Amino acid sequence: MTKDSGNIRDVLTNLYSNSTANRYIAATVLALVVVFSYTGYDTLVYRHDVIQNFSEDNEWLVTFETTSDTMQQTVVLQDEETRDLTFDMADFSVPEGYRIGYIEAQIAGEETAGVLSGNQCDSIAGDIVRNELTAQWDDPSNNLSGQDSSCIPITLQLSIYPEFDGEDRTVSSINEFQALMGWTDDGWGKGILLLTLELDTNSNTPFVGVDDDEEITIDINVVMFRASVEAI
Ligand SMILES: [Ca+2]
Ligand SMILES: [Ca+2]
Repeated sequence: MTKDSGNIRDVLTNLYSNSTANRYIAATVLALVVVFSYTGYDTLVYRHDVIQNFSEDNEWLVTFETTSDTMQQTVVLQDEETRDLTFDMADFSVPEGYRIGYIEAQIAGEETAGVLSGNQCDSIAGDIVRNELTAQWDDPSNNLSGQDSSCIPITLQLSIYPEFDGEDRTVSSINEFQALMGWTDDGWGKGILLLTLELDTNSNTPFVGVDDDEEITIDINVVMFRASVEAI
């Protein structure tokens, strides 16, 4: 006999007396228990180490192995001539796993200073010209412009990789991968390095003839690095 008094206890009794509903409820409860206990176990036990790693930053020492590739070009400029020189960065060989850190350029005239020669050093100016080359154009360590009139080579420098100076450094990071991540970007140092030279010859003695040109040698040195990390 089915009771139908509206009493909550009776309603439950009616519900549970239906064997199909009973089986359905039992299966649902069992499934929920399995799901919750697995999730709980997984979170508390399996993922404990992972959660621990994510919640605590570790200290890492980042060190750099460096290598370099050079290219040389010699040009003869006439008095008061200005000339643009270009170097395609794709022509420098970058070993597997390395990135370009910075570029050095040395500009040297052929003349040497000397009282005996009676010569006067020519004035040479050299600039690395800002263009689309992917570099740290506003880095304070850059030296993009140089001038000399005492037969001393001019040295220019352009920083390519953000914050690279070759020095070891300590970083806080959740894991090794994250610690290395700042040093594996392949986008830097792409494009054309543009150099402008300007010559103003000087000759102060009538005995050695008029100096109206200068042979200038340009050495481009591309410094590359490969970073590695170790836990401290
Ligand atoms: Ca001269
Ligand atoms: Ca000269």
